[in-house]
Amino acid sequence: MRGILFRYGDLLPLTKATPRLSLCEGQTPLIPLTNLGSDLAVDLCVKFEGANPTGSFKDRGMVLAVAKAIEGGAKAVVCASTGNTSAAAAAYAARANLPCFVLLPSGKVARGKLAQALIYGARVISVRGNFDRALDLARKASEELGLAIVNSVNPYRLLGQQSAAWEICDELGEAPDRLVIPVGNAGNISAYWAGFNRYRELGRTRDLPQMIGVQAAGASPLVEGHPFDEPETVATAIRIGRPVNAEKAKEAVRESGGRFLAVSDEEILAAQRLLASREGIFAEPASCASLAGLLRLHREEGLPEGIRIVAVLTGNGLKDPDAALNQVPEMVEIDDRWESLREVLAR
Ligand code: AN7
Repeated sequence: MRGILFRYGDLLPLTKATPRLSLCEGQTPLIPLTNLGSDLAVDLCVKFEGANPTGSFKDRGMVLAVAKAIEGGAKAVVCASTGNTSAAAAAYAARANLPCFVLLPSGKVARGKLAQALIYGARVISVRGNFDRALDLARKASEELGLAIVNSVNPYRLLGQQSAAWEICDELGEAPDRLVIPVGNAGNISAYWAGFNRYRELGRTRDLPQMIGVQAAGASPLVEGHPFDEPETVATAIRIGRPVNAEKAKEAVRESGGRFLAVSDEEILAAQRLLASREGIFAEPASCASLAGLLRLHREEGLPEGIRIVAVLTGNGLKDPDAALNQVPEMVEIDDRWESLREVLAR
């Protein structure tokens, strides 16, 4: 069987009683950006997490969180989500035959993610409030009703997510010079940093990367240094004003000599178009914050020639078809005659 609990079981806190849950998550492609890399004169790859079974990196941590919930005797799981966590929770709960409750900020979840939570059979509750408020409610439900919370306040989530850093090192033979990653609730950047450090302790990488965390300007508490009460961005996945894992993320950036930066919605969408049109890779807007951040660094400060950079593309572009369709030209429609087609092709 493939999957995180099988491939990296020796590095995870599994016991005999932990069910070996799997949707064959992980082992996602590390794709060289041959065109953009040569433009920037760096050795650039993307970790394409959209290839996971529910289309985002969340599967890596969710498989362990749900397995541990079952081991602990949980009767149901609950989470708040900007969309991807709920898709992953719903899928693994379905697989494990557990009821799943998800709290979503009303009107702010991309359609693909909503469709996923519903078709996997979760009870979906739309909250008139932002993600941060929905998370407060999910925590309350967990405390009051004993539901297992599978947001990244659950330590198993971040443990499972370390596997992405391990895969990168396994494939490259060492850690990259820089890791560029979108930041919302700040769990993933913390998990990568822990993962690289774990691998160094095990002697599986000599060096550690500089960690570059990229936020959307309208939801950039880690850049501005204060919470955002009304976060807003086209990258709805990272529309988060009070990141739960802020302290760990700051530590990762400080210890690695990296930094946080913010990019505008325009930069995010431009990076999404560039990635699709020049490399044939379709990632959701939040994911493209990483590339947008890298382009900003290149423009403003320059990047040392030839360094090895991995940018994390956290979620699949198909998750959010509206974000893509809103920024591309209308298609051409013709009647069904050859003459009509010939005329269009000649333009
Ligand atoms: C595509 O699904 O928080 O900094 O509820 O879906 O670890 O939060 C999603 C986050 C980046 C940010 N890219 O990761 C949720 C949720 C995508 C995401 C992030 C998310 P964290």
